[in-house]
Amino acid sequence: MKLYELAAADGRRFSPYCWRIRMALALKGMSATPAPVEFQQIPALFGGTGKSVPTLELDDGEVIVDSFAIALWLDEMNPVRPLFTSSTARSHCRVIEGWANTAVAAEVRNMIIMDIWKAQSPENQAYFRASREKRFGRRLEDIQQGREDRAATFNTVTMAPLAHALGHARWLGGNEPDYADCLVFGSLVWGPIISDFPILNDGPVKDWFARCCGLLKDEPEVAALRF
Ligand SMILES: N[C@@H](CCC(=O)N[C@@H](CS)C(=O)NCC(=O)O)C(=O)O
Repeated sequence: MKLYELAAADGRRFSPYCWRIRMALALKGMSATPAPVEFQQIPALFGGTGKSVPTLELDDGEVIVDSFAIALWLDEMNPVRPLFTSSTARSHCRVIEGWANTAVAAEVRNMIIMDIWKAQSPENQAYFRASREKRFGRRLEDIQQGREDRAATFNTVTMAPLAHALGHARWLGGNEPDYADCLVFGSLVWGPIISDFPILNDGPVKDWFARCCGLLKDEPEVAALRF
């Protein structure tokens, strides 16, 4: 099977949603051939029906769009080392997904949005700027401005629920990592992959982040991280 992942001009894969699935595959001991695509290649995928990445293309041609749907499918087709140990875990992961999308990934994005733009090819820079400035109603420069102050609040406020959970267990999944860890890790890791701006302070959250990176040490973007 093939995993379509968002890539920058130099090939670095940087999408938070795609890293959730790379980590999920690593937890399950599964692999998928990387199919890196840049922003403007996405709509042309699958005969012009491409919507978003990650998209998983199975060997029989079936296509699964959306990271959570892919995670559910991985467990369904291969129940070994489950990403969701129960239906309760599945429901709770939807809460964590909501928090990871609207707080973690969104705040990281606002701290690195110019670095994301800089990493794209000229055509993709134009697309990224136009689409994001329309979506957020502000210039990219204005979105990123003031990130030093926001990074401090990010560590003390946004990361507080994660720090709280890590005070009780080594992983969000408890003794072992599960899809909850993938959700939050993906939402953080795109920062240091695409930007030199330091986000995480030293402490239990960064230690957990380093443990997650250890699970993905065969992925060049993660192996290259220095923190
Ligand atoms: N809910 C989706 C969100 C996926 C998503 O938004 N992916 C972005 C890349 S990070 C995308 O494909 N964007 C296309 C674009 O902006 O043109 C998921 O979890 O997979």
